[in-house]
Amino acid sequence: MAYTLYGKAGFGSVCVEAALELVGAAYEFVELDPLGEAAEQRRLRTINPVGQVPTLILPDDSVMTESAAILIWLGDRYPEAGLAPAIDAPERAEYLRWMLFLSASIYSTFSISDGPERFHPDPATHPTLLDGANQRRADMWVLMNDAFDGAPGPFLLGETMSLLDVYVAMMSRWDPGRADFVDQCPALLPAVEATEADPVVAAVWARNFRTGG
Ligand SMILES: N[C@@H](CCC(=O)N[C@@H](CS)C(=O)NCC(=O)O)C(=O)O
Repeated sequence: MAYTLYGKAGFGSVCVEAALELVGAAYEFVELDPLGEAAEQRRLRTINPVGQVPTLILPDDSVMTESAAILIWLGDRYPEAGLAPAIDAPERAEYLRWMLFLSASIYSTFSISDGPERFHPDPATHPTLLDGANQRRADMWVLMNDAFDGAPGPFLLGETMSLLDVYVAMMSRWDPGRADFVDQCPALLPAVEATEADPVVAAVWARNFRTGG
């Protein structure tokens, strides 16, 4: 009963790799670069027609995509790991809200950076599109930061680390990079640092990111 995770170092598969490690599930990691050579992209599209990672094959051979959905599913599938608020826990609504916010409002801006030609065929428009995506991402980080300003911590939902912390910690490493995140998201930073101090997360991060962010 093992999972197969298609991903690439530093890409969106990092959070799923961390979740699988944290719940103690057996998995095989298969590296496929969604932005790599055409043959590699074609191979990924035969598994996930969108051509994106993370793509996770479940033990029953079904295909799961969408990072937030995968994390929520793994958190619920392995409740003993304590990585997701139970369905009737008071933190559940906040957990779902921000998991989906990260996916829909922050991760989605990278879809523009990863392929502006998908949004407008004229290359002359791409610098404007990229600027807009970067600005939108920065605005959304600030909005999320403000929502957690004054939260008791040490993790986003309180005393225990959840997959929401893992998801934020992964994205905090992406463009424009950790220095900007430290600057713009001081209310989120303690949870990110506490998450990255977890030995299981730290080992996954060491495989995926250069130290220091
Ligand atoms: N909504 C998807 C987005 C996944 C995504 O954009 N992954 C990036 C890598 S971090 C990718 O595969 N980009 C290639 C592409 O969009 O063609 C998710 O949350 O899993």
